[in-house]
Amino acid sequence: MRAGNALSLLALSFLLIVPYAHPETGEQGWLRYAALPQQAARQYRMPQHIVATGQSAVARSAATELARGLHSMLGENFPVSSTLPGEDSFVLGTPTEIQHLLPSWNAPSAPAPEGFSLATFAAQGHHYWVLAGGTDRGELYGAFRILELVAQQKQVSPGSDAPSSPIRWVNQWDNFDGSIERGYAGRSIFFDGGHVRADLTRVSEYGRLLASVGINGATVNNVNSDLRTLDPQMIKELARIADAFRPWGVRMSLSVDLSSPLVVGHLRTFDPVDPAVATWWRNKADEIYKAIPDFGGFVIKADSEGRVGPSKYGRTPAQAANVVARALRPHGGVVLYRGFVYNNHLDWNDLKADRARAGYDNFRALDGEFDRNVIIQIKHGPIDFQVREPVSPLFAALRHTNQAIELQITQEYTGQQRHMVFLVPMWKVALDTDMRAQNRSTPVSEIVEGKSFHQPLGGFVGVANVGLDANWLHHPMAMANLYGFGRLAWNPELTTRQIIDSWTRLTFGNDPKVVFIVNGLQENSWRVYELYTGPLGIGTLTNILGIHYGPGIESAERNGWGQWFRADNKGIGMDRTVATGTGYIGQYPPELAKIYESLETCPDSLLLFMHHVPYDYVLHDGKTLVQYVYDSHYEGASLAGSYPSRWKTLHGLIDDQRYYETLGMFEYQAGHAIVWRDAVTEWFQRISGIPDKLGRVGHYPNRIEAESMQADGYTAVDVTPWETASGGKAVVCNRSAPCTLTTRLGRPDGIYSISVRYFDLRTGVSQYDLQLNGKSIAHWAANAILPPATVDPHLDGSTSTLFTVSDIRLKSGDTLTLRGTPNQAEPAPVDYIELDKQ
Ligand code: GCW
Repeated sequence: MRAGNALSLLALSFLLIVPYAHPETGEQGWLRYAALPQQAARQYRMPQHIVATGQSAVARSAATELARGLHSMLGENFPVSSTLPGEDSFVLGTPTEIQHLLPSWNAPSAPAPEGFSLATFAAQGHHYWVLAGGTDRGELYGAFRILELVAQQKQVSPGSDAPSSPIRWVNQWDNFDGSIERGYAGRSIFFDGGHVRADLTRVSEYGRLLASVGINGATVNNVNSDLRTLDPQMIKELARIADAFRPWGVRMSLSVDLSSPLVVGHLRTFDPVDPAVATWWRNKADEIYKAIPDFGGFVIKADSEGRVGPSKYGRTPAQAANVVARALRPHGGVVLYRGFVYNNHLDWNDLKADRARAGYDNFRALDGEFDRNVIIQIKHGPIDFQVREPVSPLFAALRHTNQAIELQITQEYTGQQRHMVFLVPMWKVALDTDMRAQNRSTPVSEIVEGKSFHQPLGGFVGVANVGLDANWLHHPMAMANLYGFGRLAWNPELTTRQIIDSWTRLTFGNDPKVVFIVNGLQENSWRVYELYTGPLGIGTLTNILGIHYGPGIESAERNGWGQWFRADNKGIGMDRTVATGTGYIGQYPPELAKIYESLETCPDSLLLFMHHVPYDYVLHDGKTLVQYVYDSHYEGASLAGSYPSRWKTLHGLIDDQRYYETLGMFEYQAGHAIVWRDAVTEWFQRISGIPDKLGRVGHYPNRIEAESMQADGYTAVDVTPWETASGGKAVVCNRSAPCTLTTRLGRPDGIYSISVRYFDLRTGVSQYDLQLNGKSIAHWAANAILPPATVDPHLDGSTSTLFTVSDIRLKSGDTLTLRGTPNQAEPAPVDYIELDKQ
């Protein structure tokens, strides 16, 4: 095959569908390299030889990955060599390496350090596609870019590209025992039983996925760092992880505890200004770099949520960060010091107390005091990854300090990878927020890129928490968040549509119907989740004292955690105004502060974050606040309820394994959205005393409460909090023999779907049997792996689950029986049965 003069490989849309014969686990993520339909493959008239001029492991990865991907998608073989083969070739290398082989080639312009350029070039009768990287990493990113275009059947054209900023890292909150804090996809790929795993195959596969979207760093242990992290023996073990990442240009870094000089080094103190402490950090850095020459640096969480910090000695975060940074500096390492410093013992009775103020209050005065290789890592919002928050005012307050934005890929407050929530639209809102610092355009993206205030370092950190689940993040749709994070870190100007469209094509193929449906589902999924969880900037409304998953509304109030919304029977919302509230709004630059301070201009989406208002307060769209809460929750639950049927239109167009896995997730989400809807709307109705104008809230004519059915063995119990069970009650079977609930139906004859709401605990696997007139019509086991990574023994909004059977013909006078067989400590709990006419 000869290359053409130009790289015009037009093959934009082929309607030929490759049948999905093979089940897929999702382990390849977006790097499936599915074979292109022949007609599409033929459009790519590419050289069939790859020359790798560089010798580093990363340069070799670039060449072998290009060969692997092109072979898999186009069917031809692409041999790799280090010398020119005397035929048309790809030539990969840095400009100097390439010129060595092709002296007559002139680099178009020097690529940025991690950037690349692709150009065609003819010499001695051969055509070359020259992929030049500023470094070997740049080459690797260029190779992945070519493959991504081919996989989407898009044109590969000459051009160049470079990443937005130098810091493009993931953080993993993995513990040495193999658990992952806020991880929802199985155990750690790095650690087990207090050690680095023997088999690190998944680590190198992870490195490949990260590199494919331009991520160049990974912090592998929890920010709540194990005190053994810097033990000499542990460093040796950790070096193996760095080795596994190295061929993919991913530099390993570590979370460290500031008390390490004392705990690991046995010094008397960890006071950052003590010279012995400085020496200890220097020696430790030297030791690490001997074992890990490309070590990235340290992430530090201090003086927050029980971690010790410089406050113990009356020192500042700048003093703490700098002593560590000076140890790393000779080796090229950096310190990411987290801006997530707050007091979790705030006084609820103090109306001026406000957790949201903490970032600014703790760091603003230190601007300019941090060393050049320190970066302040700031969560995108001032609280903690809620479904909706304004951006942290700290971004605009630091003008002489490097900054990175911390985004949470793992869905801690957004459905824990049991709900589909594509987070890129949320991140875009944060990145696109123009903070108007110095009364000029300063969008958050440009601040963290270092452009707005001319800072040398900065960028993006994503808390990923992938696990050993074959598909990395448990929900097949959740991988779009890891992919999207990388793409945004590379270029925050990409649109949500561009990102999701590429991800869908790479993940599920180019069939227009698949692309249309998946894009549509993902693009709106954050909005849908927000609609049925926490409205108007109030916070997610999950149980913040538990696992942060199901509803648990008042858990946010009357404690020291400061996620308050200060509801009483008159009104709701945190007054953060300068005029009458906590003054938080005054932390924003004046133009933005003015918008938030006034009820007229404050966007409704942030209303309850910024203001305290009565329940009948009228929103911009003319609805009262409380009616908006009712309507939005019914709308959100109904949209989530449409996911299964929309997904079903793709049957046969996606391999069965991922099809059924995703369908199961959507069915679960549809049921769980109803728990959310009912909990939030009932709670608002009770506290406000204002009924739903449409009469839906608290009235469920199709529902039969379990506690009202005729019971044999079952007993009624109160559920806490009350809003997470229908009528506040459930029934449990506290004996080893099965229990039954029976009712005589008086419904009009017809075809019905029957839903049973029960609680699925991790403590056992109860069995349920639904019988109509004594004959079994459905049988299932309560065996879901719901998010509680630790056993949650509660009947509540996190364990509440819905089972539905459709197409059942019912007649008036029929007898419906539910038989529950308890197992271990799970008492076959039931909340209600609902009959919906189809
Ligand atoms: O939101 C909180 C999480 C903690 C986490 C902390 C942090 C790792 O619930 O699990 O600790 O944020 O970001 O440090």
